[in-house]
Amino acid sequence: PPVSVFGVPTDIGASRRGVSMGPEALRVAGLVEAIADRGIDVRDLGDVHGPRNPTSPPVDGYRHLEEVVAWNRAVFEMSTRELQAGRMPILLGGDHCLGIGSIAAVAAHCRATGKKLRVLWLDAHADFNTREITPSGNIHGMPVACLCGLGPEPLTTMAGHVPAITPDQVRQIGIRSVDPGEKKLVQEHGLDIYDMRYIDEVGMRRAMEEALEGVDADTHLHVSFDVDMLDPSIAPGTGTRVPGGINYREAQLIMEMVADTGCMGSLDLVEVNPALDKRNATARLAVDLVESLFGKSTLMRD
Ligand code: DIR
Ligand code: MN
Ligand code: MN
Ligand code: MN
Repeated sequence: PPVSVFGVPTDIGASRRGVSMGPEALRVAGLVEAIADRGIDVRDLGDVHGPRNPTSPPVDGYRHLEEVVAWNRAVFEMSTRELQAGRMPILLGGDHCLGIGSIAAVAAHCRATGKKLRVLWLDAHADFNTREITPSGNIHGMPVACLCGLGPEPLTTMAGHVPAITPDQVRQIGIRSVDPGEKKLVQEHGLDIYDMRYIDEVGMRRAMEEALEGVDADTHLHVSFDVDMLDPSIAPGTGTRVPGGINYREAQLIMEMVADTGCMGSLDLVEVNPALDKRNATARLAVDLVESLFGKSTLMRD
């Protein structure tokens, strides 16, 4: 389908500032041109707007809840509009709390159109914290829990049905940092997590085959890509770097295998922090990976 790119310049759900500059960094790295060069009809809709970051401490376990809700409502509206127009929304974050609005929109759209939904969550973190167990109060550590119905009411109800998604619709890849309380919670909810140990043991090809199992022509595949999935040596421009991440070849394979399904219907590109980057390397790498997501490959294959 044709593609609509929009920026969401905020770091409202993170504790380090700077991912608010992510959308421009991705544009400067040539994201829109790279998609257009694949022969795809792509429009840059500019940025959505929301409140400034007050950098205040957590209240009742959440930092900036009111502002996070406002930004996610704006994302929900933009994503919904583009999905209804038959276009593929690409969200340029911004921090990963924005996945709540974007995936809530996709969940509502799938419910309305009768499509199955699969969410591929590419991240170093499980993002399944709640106010009781969060070590930080940062809502970018909570989006998967919120989407699965665990969280504050304005965030869990965004799709119009609660939960917006169920854990069996989610596959997480690249995970290597899960907080102590979060570990118990992902286990209780049966989240399907391909962590680094599993990837080391079976290899990325098999991990991705398993993660994409059951994806067919009736499936809307949403890819939520937190760039901290990547090893910090190749992606230094992000706020919560965790060693031992996905290397360049593994990342390319993930993207090429997603492209092979032909089912990607929406994408989040989040947590690019130009203030921590080296000459925009992380945004440039993200663009390189997006080319693969849209079918760029070394050879023609069948
Ligand atoms: C940590 C960090 N688990 C938290 N989460 C991050 O604060 O909840 N997610 N950085 O991307
Ligand atoms: Mn994340
Ligand atoms: Mn992360
Ligand atoms: Mn390239």
